Amino acid sequence: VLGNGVDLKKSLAVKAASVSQDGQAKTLAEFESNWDNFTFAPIRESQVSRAMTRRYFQDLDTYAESDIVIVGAGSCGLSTAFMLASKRPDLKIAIVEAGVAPGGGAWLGGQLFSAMIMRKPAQLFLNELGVPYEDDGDWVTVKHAALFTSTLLSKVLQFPNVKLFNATTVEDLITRPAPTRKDPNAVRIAGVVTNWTLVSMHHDDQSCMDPNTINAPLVISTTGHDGPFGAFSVKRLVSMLQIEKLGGMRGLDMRTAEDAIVKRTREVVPGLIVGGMELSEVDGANRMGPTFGAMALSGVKAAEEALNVWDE
Ligand code: AHZ
Repeated sequence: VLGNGVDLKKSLAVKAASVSQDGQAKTLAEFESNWDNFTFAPIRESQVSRAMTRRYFQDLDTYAESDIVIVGAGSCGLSTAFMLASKRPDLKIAIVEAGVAPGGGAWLGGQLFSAMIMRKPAQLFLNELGVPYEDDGDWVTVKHAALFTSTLLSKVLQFPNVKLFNATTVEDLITRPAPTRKDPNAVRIAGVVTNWTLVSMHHDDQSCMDPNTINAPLVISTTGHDGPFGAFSVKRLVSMLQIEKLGGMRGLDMRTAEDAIVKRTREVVPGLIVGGMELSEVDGANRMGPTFGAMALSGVKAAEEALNVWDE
């Protein structure tokens, strides 16, 4: 019995009962030294299956008609989504990412190092995002690239008007005829053709695995430079004869590459804005290596370009 007349044993027993029977503990502190009677709230397996699948198929239904589709959830795609969703809560924004883990190349700074370098004025984007950094004069250092990427990702995912479809590959672009006097075969991009990535990876050895679609008047492609998946949309623009050929990404020159990527972020064909390193393949721009300011600011510009097109 405590000095104030409270029977400790009795009070703990009451606490244990109230915590464990209905799973309705109010704070985690209530469990301290009180785990013996611990139990979760009840569940049946089918309830979990239904809760997950219902939500996913509802999302597929809702976003089958999107306002904007962002292809690729790397540093540029996520920065674009952050700017668009913060400015325009009225727009339905779908992000399609081939990987299970969104973030692209932005989980590390460069090689396998942790710190992420951003040249000024890209710290302004970090300020808006609330990511801390050390000021090193002409550039800033985020102590771990994962701090940038996880913060950006968590902010983007919290917007109610954004849905991330990860483990989903954009396999093709939806087009509509938009002939011009110069080019009677010109098209505008009107959405994306998707498939679960594991399915996309098996088109060569399994038949009849047709894709799915998302209609959208505006697609923003940020699939990175050429590689196993990269530069997807612009390579497709060449094979569908909408641009003559790719310039091909040039060698590394940090001093020129970052300005070029930001400045060239634009609508490449009607309905398709290209940002980030995918753009280097279109124009033959240099790569910048492990500095990420251009990816963030290309995202800022891609969002601005998108809203200009949207409001036209
Ligand atoms: O999985 C890809 C990655 O997450 C995804 N992606 C590619 N093709 C796709 C497809 N459907 C869906 N067909 C697809 N998703 O796109 C994302 C691209 O992210 P990234 O980090 O590769 O590109 P980024 O342009 O956002 O950032 C580039 C970062 C680089 S590369 C570089 C250099 O090589 O010099 N320097 C920097 C800063």
